Amino acid sequence: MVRFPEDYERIEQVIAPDGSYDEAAVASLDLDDDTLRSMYETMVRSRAIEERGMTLQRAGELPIWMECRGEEAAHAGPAAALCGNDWIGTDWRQFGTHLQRGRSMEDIFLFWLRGYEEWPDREFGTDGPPARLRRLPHTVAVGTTVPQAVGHAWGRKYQGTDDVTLAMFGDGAASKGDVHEGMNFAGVMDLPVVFLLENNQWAISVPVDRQTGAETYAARAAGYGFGGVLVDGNDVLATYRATKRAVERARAENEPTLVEALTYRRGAHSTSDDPSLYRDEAEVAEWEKRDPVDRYERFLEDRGLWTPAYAEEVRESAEAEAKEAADSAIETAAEQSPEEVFDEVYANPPAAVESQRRELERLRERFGDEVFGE
Ligand SMILES: Cc1ncc(C[n+]2csc(CCOP(=O)(O)OP(=O)(O)O)c2C)c(N)n1
Ligand SMILES: [Mg+2]
Repeated sequence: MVRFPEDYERIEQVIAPDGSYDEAAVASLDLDDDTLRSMYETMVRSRAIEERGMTLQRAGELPIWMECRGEEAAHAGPAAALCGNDWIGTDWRQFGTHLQRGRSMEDIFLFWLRGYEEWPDREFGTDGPPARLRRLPHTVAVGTTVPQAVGHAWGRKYQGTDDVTLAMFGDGAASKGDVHEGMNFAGVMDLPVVFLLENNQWAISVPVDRQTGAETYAARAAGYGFGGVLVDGNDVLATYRATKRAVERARAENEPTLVEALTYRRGAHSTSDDPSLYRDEAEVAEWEKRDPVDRYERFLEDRGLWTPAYAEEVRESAEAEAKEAADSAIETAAEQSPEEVFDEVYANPPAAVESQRRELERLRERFGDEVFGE
């Protein structure tokens, strides 16, 4: 397996770990100051929503919560590389991808509180839904983002649109048959899809060298007939650049790309996990030194786009936003009725679902609302 830091020269970077960079490489990205700053703000907001979610879970409000500390650059960069009419399919970890696309923190909390999803209701006219709604349903079934995104991209190609679908998934997911089938299909059918494999080196307690005997995941792309690239997943401009190139290729030539973003899951898998049982804390400490936010701050500061006062302002505003979003989501969730779980699933519900709905009504009649924890 390719490893940090020994193999740095085999991993695409724009900003080196010490914050230094090649001026020509940055100039070629043609990014304005607002976009450069927006990726920073997304990373800080992502950290704020993560922290607020941890607090809520510990307080018993959320059943489960995910950590994404250290992986923010692998989330924000790819999202910034998309156009407003492109689509994303994510799993459970990519808060920054959603935030960069304009999804609100409240909407993210509502999903984790009640499985709530804000859906386009076809009122958007010919332009279709805005970027924040151009996403496939949240999925927690490992690896399913790939076949879903591939099917979606196939459908969009068939409809004659020019939008691209980005599928995000992990190193663990990459061991699933669905991921292989999806990527193979995309290569055969020439589909406008980009595969963003977030290699955070762990799938709960399984380390990446128990998932693959290959040196990189990116190399797999050759077997599907398209390109693969390995980038530093802690460098937001590297994840941006690789995704941008892949998106352009997908749009212009219907050619998929596999982008492997090499990063590290510094926190636990979720609030149900205790990583001290299976890994060495020294490894985590090493990765703290490669923090993606710190690195990007050094870069922005060098370009006159960052000061400690600006950082403080962004952090305070992100924390206030996360708190407000959490309070509001909890209030909205409390107003939702358990029956809603049956809504908007089937146009014509099958008998088994109808019988479950009746069972819920009977329980309510017998025990009252208290049984639902209200
Ligand atoms: C089909 C399926 N099997 C098992 C699980 C339990 N599970 C949830 S996340 C996960 C590991 C996923 O690892 P990876 O793809 O590397 O993503 P990461 O969590 O590291 O971001 C597992 C096994 C699941 N959700 N779905
Ligand atoms: Mg993983």
